[in-house]
Amino acid sequence: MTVFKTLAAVFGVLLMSSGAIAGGIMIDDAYARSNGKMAKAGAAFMMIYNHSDTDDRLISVSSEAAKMVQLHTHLKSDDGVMKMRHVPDGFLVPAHGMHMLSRGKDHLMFMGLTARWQHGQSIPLTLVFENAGIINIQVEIDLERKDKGHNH
Ligand SMILES: [Cu+2]
Repeated sequence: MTVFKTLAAVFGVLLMSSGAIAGGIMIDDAYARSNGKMAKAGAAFMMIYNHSDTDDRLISVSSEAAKMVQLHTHLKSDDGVMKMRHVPDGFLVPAHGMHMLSRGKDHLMFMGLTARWQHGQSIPLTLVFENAGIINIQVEIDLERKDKGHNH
């Protein structure tokens, strides 16, 4: 790991830990990516921890970085093709548990990007939880990150 990357990683953690703990909810390892320079859409992934005694639920998301942000998941359609679907009920984060947003699974979908996403920049993201309420974080854009172990 280069010095720059180490610094970026430390800075990222500091940014998140300063703004992402509320009502027992903690966000970790958040990153966002889009595909190609002309991308009109992007996605964000993260670990959501619930350190409280009650189940919580991520019910909506918004960001200045896109016209619309939705809670998405991947489901296999009847013809065996993986398709993305909006999840209106949101993502359950069980008490003293966690919910992972990762590529090919549950994720946050940004539609209508307001500017081109550039590696190393950060985008603001507002997460709304049923119990914990509103949590604002900065998510770093990482166009180089390879997914680890989620492909079958
Ligand atoms: Cu999606």
